[in-house]
Amino acid sequence: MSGDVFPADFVFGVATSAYQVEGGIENDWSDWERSGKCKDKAARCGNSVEHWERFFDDVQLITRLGATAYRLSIEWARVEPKRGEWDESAWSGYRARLEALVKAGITPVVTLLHFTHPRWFHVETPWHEKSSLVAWERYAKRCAELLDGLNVHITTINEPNVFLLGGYLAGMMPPGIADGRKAFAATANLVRAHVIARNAILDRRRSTGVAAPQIGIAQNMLLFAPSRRWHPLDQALTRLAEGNYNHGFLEAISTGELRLQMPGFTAGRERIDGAAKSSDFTGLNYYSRTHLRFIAKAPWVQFEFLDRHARGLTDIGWEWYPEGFGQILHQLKRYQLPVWITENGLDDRRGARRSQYLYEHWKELLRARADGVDVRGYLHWSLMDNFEWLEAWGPRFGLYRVDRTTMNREWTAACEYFRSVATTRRLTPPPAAEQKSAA
Ligand code: IFM
Repeated sequence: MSGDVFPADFVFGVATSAYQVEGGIENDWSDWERSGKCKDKAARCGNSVEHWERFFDDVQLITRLGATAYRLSIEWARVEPKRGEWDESAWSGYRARLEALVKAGITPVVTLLHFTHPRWFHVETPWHEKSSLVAWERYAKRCAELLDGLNVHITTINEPNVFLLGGYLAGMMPPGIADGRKAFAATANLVRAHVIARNAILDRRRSTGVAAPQIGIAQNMLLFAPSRRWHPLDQALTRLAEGNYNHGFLEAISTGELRLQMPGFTAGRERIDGAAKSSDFTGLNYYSRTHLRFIAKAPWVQFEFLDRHARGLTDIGWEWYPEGFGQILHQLKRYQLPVWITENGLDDRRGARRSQYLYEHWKELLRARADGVDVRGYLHWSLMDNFEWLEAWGPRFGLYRVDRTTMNREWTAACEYFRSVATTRRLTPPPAAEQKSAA
């Protein structure tokens, strides 16, 4: 196979998460926004981009791209707004949506937990306590039933490392905790939660006699580098970040042992029953490289997005660094599992650079495949513009541009480019016209 061709069985798809697109959800994040915690204190996700209402029309957005997989998440707060009380119409709403995807020839890649929780969760059964697992198991079993008979893939948990860093160490996202001991306990319980969800799905499939889906997590990974190449403490931080942030959780669900060594933050070592070899694939969310600098006061580390190659930072301020994508893909060889790109994308507010971003990242992907990394699919973040957490409505990660006044989904040059590569399977550079027209 020549170096610029994707094989026929390579899957092109797109991704979103429930809270970021559906609209009308009340959960821990909507409370977080109301307490003025986003950059823009007045920002609200609110009706978002009305994907819940418009879902059946939005399916056509996916097919029009030539995509055959769609990563979406179940919003726990929608199906269990009060502890122990299911909203049956929400469950059947999700079932209808999943069936519509399958009918349209799109494989759902279903995430069970993408950052958000029902309002009661952190108050009554937080992740650092065992009771979280009781609540989670009930939910996971219902999710397993929801998927009965459907051909899907599963990512149990989205970016556990981002949730733990933001929610349990830095206090920047719900539940707003900054406590190393609780952070370790919560991480161990999230590993257990992955195992519980996997077992719930496999048990259900066994009892209904339907083939098991592929199950993994979606892990955020950054390429880390020392800010000062010569500085031993910057180098040490880089090794710690790689080992803990990038690989801590992945190692736990591969070897069965969770080991975190983050001096000044959290540390611990624990064997977790059932966690060894508990994934069928490694899901990678890759966006950028970050440089680490030791600073002489808490929190001791500074994250820096540097424009080392004068390519221009992305609009959200991250380094444009496709080479890091290739390097991380090579790191994943150690897990000896197929790899899915569960997210990769760009905040591109003028719509000027997304096709070029795709081209350069796909080039790295094909190169890694040629070097023996078993990448099976690519799910672009995102299908359409959506609510970007603390950054709220500033960033635009969508292939489709959404006008939030009319809710119109606009086909862009990047949609055209995505479609041409996904349907021809041949990677050619995007037309130069895109850059000019957006200038
Ligand atoms: O929008 C997020 C997504 O929810 C998780 N991964 C990173 C994306 C861009 O920041």
